[in-house]
Amino acid sequence: MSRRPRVVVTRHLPDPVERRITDLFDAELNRADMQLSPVQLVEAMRSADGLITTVTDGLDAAILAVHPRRAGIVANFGVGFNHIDIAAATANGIVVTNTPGVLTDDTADLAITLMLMVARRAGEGERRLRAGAWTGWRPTQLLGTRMTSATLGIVGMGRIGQAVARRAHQGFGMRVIYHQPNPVALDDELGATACASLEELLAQSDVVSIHCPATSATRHLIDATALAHMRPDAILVNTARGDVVDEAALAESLRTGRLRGAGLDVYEDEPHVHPGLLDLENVVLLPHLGSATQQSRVAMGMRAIDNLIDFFAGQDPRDRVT
Ligand code: 8YV
Repeated sequence: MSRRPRVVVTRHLPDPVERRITDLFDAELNRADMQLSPVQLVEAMRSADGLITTVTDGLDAAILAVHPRRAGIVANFGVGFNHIDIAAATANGIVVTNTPGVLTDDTADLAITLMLMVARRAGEGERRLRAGAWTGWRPTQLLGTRMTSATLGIVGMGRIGQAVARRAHQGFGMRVIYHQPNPVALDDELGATACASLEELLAQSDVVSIHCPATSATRHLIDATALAHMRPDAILVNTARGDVVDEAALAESLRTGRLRGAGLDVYEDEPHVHPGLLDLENVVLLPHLGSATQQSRVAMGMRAIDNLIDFFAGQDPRDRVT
């Protein structure tokens, strides 16, 4: 196209990303960073050639089926795309892309952060200190659990699962087991062994870390039954998507001491967190920070732009998911 493509960017993105967007496109930025309403998303589909969206934009079938429509591409800023109705996008001939690879290490780092925070009771300790309730060192104060040589069970051995395995095995000498429906070729250096079933993984793990995508098949994969398979002294970590874990069942397991602890970065109904989790000491709750480094967020934005460039040049975008 000879004129500059019109692109709506649904959230405020890091400055280098917004600069490149305005250099390349006739861009509508969102410097106020207010989440767009469904009506505003429909308007964007009608008025722009492409959108850069994020996890906070629920693109359902009604929005994607709007007619007449101008947008041919939704370039998602993020690797997960469960907030986009992919079947509806495909049915309406809308190309959807994501940003794989560029946020792997930072998300893996956050999973390890949560694992250590729960195992070493770091959140609990910080809360106690800030509340002025720390009366001084004691030999039995806030005793946690050693992670060195513990068993880590990874549910979903994709890029991020493998990056977590590498850190756990090489950094902490952990035994790594995993459950992954489709076979994956893994480096020997990960020292990871496949489990035949999820139940086997849950029963053997000191820490279970979730790294599978949110799909209809993985919704509430970790429900009350799955939680009952976990060891009572085990820890659950979720940096993938909230939908994979039944939050109410998890809150109950943590409240009754059926499960030792959990570290969560994602929730079923963000930004709402199940009230049963909020006053528990044995859960660490972070506000969806997995890829929240300057480096990842700039790389994610650049990757979304690259996908738009491919599309507007008439090429198949490099990270096409539909
Ligand atoms: C992002 C994520 O923060 O990439 C993903 O799937 O969950 C996070 O890294 C979020 O999706 C941004 O839209």
